[in-house]
Amino acid sequence: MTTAAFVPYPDRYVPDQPPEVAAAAFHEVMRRRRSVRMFSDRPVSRETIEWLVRSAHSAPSGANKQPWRFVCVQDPFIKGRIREAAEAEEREFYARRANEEWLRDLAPLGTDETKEFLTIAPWLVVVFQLTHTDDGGQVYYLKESVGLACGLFLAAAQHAGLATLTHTPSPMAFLGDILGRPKHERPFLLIPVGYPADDCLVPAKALLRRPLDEVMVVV
Ligand code: IYR
Repeated sequence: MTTAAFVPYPDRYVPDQPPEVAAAAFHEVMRRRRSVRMFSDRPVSRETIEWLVRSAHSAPSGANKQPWRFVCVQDPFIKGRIREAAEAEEREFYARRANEEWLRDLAPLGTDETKEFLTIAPWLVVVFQLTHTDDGGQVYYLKESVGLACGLFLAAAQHAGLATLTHTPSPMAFLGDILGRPKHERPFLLIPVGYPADDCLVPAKALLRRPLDEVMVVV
C-alpha cells in the first residue's frame, strides 16, 4: 500500500487552442531557435534570468531530486576568467585533442578557439549536475534530469526572445574552480544568454533539419 500523499492536479495548463494548433504555434517559436555565437552586450535583467531558471527548475528529475545548480554569471571579471580558461582548453582541443573527423564535422559551424561571446554575452549560465543532493542523498538519472532542465531553459529563453548557446569547453573542471563550487557539483553545460548581435551570422548548414520521417517512427 502506498504511503504517498496525493492532491488533485492543481492549476493544470489548458491552452485556449486545440492541441494541434497550440503545438504548431509552439513549434513556430522553437524552429527559429539557433545556436548563437555572436552576441550583443545589450543587458538582460536579473529578473529575466530568474524566470528562465524557474522554467528549467520545473523539469522532471529522478525521484524529484532536482540535482542541478544554475550559477548565473554577470560579473565581467569572472566572465573574463572563464573566457581565458575556456580558450586555453579550446586551443588544446583544436590543436591536439580533436581527431580529424571531429574537426571535419565542426567545419560547417566555423568555430575556433576564440570565444569572444564569453565576455560579450550579458549572462553566462553555468549548469552544474549534483552527484549527490546537498545533504548527501543519492540522485538518479542524473544526466537525463539535468539535460531535461537545460532543454527547458533553452526553450524558455527562446520564448523570451533571447539567444543562447550550448557551450561545452572540454574538460570543464575549471568552471568549478573559478566559481568556487563544492565537490559534489560537476560542470554540465555553459549557456551564454543574451540578444544576438545586430550583425549576427549563424551557420547556413546548421539550418537544415533532417525530414520528420527520418527522425520519427510511428508504429
Ligand atoms: N567545444 C569546442 C568544439 C565544439 C564541439 C562541438 I561537438 C560543437 O557542436 C561545437 C564546438 C568549441 O566550442 O569550439
